[in-house]
Amino acid sequence: MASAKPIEELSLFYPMFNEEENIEEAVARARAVLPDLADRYEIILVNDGSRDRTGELGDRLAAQYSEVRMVHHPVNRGYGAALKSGIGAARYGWIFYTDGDNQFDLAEIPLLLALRHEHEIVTGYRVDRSDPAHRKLNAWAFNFLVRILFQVPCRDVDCAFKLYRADIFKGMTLKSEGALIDVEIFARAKKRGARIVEIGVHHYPRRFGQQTGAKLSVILRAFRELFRLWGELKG
Ligand SMILES: Nc1nc2c(ncn2[C@@H]2O[C@H](COP(=O)(O)OP(=O)(O)O)[C@@H](O)[C@H]2O)c(=O)[nH]1
Ligand SMILES: [Mg+2]
Repeated sequence: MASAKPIEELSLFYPMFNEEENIEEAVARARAVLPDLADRYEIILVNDGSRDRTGELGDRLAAQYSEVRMVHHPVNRGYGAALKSGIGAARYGWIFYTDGDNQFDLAEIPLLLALRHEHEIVTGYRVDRSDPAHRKLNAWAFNFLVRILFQVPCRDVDCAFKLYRADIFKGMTLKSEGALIDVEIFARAKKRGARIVEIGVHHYPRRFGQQTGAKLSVILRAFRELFRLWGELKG
């Protein structure tokens, strides 16, 4: 008999850097929604060399719940490295990830699942992004540049609410260790013919912990990685 759940199997992962105040809530939210969404699921926590208690709390959650798995980077490597570790650790045919700071609503995952039959990548865009105006403007310009350089459909490529068909990553070498990773995945997948669709999702303020996504060092690294990727993929 066909399953009544939206999807048979789903790997969910969270990249986490210094998220000791968010990790327990993040796991609780995933454990609350996944049983209704998938027959088989796993929750992977990627601790990217956190200097707080993220790793320790994650190990405890993994010991407590069999569906929770922990991946540790001994030292902080960056957002892209954390995404690559999450993708590499995922065991199921579809992979969903969101940030470990609880700025999204996992109840919106079914919006993505509904579009997966015709698309290999289903990506959220933030309908009302909880960030300062200058960041929204920078993001608008950045997405414009990415659309021109790589011909990918994206108005919010860095929106951390995405669903991937796992086999798009087979034989794909991802080089970005920093924040460019989302662009790199889109660009490489598009080149291989993957279909990408965007859907609006909600975004909420960060309640605990530090935001690091707007740091100058993070942005400069993303631009270095952007031009390297463009040099490789153009033509
Ligand atoms: N792996 C990794 N994750 C990071 C790093 N910095 C932030 N994160 C994670 O990336 C996500 C987004 O970070 P955040 O600072 O909230 O960026 P923003 O939402 O773009 O403002 C969160 O889940 C963080 O835990 C980092 O250096 N490495
Ligand atoms: Mg955030």
